[in-house]
Amino acid sequence: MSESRLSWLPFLEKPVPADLTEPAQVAAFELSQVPGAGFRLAPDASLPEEAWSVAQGEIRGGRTGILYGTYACLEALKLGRPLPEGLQQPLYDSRMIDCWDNMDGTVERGYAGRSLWFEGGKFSYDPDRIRRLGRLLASCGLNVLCLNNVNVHEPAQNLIADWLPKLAAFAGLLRPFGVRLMTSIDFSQPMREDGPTADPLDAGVQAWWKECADRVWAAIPDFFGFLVKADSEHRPGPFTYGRTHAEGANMLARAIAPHGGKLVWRAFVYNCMQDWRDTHTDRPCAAYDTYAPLDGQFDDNVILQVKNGPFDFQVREPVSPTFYAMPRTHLALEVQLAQEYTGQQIDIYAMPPMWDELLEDLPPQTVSAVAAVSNMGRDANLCGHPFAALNLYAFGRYAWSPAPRAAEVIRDWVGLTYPGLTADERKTLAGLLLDSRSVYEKYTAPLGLCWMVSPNNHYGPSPDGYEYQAWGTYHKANRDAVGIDRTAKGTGYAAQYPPEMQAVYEDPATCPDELLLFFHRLRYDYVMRDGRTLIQRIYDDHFAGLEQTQKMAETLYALPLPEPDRTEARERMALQLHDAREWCDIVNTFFHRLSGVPDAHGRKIWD
Ligand code: GCV
Repeated sequence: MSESRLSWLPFLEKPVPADLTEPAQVAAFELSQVPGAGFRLAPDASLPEEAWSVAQGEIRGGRTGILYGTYACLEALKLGRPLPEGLQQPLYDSRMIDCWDNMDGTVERGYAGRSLWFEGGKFSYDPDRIRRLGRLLASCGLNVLCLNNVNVHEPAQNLIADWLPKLAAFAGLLRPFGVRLMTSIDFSQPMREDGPTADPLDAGVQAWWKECADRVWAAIPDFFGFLVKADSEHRPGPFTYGRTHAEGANMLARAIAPHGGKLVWRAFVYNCMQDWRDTHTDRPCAAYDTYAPLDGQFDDNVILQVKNGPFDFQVREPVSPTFYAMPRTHLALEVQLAQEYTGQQIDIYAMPPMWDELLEDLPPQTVSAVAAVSNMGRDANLCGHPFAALNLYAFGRYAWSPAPRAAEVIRDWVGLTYPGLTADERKTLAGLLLDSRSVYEKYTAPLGLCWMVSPNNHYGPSPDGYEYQAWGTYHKANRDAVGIDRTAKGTGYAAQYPPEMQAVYEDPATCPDELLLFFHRLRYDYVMRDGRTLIQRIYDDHFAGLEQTQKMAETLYALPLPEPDRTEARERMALQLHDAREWCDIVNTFFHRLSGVPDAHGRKIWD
């Protein structure tokens, strides 16, 4: 992460002095960097900690609010906009970034280099770099950072034991920016330390966690809490002892409650050892089946973190039905900035259009917190692809104030990041980014058809790669038809939605085209709303996705981006073009071989 490339805000590129101890000082420091900004900070104890307002050159606010107000003013100045009016307050108290960093320095599903803070089994970082990271997160309103992988690998379970002093020092670097630390913990930790059991109803286990929590909060009084992946993909959990996930989560929640800690419990639980011959188990049903019956049983300091969508961060999934089923539980929406299934920071994939669609289905008040799997790493540009930082910035904007406004957020990021481009060039780049998700979807997985990616690394096409595996991820294409019937006649998944949504999804005639094969098994000669057959639509979308990628490449190559972004973006575009062709040819050939149906337009499909 070179200094000049840390951030979308040039104000943030300068090193941060080590002696800043609280947000008002940080804010004063930032404003002093701006010639003629003329602001006065007015701490206002009557406002919540993170709220702020600005009038007549005065930024009034709570402790962290002053900092947020400062960044908002800097942003407005930079974009030549009027300053925001009225009281500004985030909708969600917890706006979390989950980093899947391992202590050996690797990052699970990381596409931006190695960990920013771990290497060789220990902490290893430049403190100024971490301070600048804190500044970056604060500049887009994020306030919680989980620093280790939810799959807790040795020696990360010791972060809350032997490593506590180091953890405390790390927390101290982020504190002035209003960013609080969280760690992922291993549910079986008492056993790792020679205890006989990790049963949540065992008094010894409860005492063990209480003592652990006392130690952690004594070292870091503003520690945010623990994040837990339990009974998921071979991680230990309460199921081992015949206990529910409410019993498991509450036991931990009670240990940390006296310190004001939050227990973030992931709802990513499914059978990852499924027999592909088993037609009754349907993976997207799993989170709802496990958690909906537990609604109302979780303690108040538990946040149940639900992945969107019900499978696993595919290019297109319906909103997770669990969000509608648990009104008496604090739910967090989990999205993934790391582009595991969406191009791995090689392909351009701007997420705001996806979040706009999500917000159409999911009113923001349905959830009480948000979390994103980080896309950051040690690469000089922080996020691997120069444009991938957009997703981090945009997540912060949506987390602060969730409303559909993809075009505006993308335009702002482009304006802040590439002020040297002309207005027309910025418009061109913003348009390219705005379309990028739809283009990627077309050449990879149109019509809601998931899981045609290469197994394990999840990049590139492999139509049958997951078909006979244990992960519950099937499309069941044969010579006549493709897709899974998830209606009442099939797996019954659609019935997990409120009735009005279920009615739309149940019928292929009303189901949105982009989710058709998620909900239905259809013959290739099924005639779609636009009059095309299903097979023709599959061919057409893949060809269109490839053509649009070619156009995108031409547009990108013509943009005078500053170096090194220009070179990096071009290099990655060449890979994206190659991969878009692979996707188009391989998937079309796959369906052509199965169905024997020729393309109506006689385009080349390989035999
Ligand atoms: C951290 C998917 C990913 C795993 C990830 C898991 C999760 O299965 O492929 O790498 O593990 O999701 O979200 O826990």
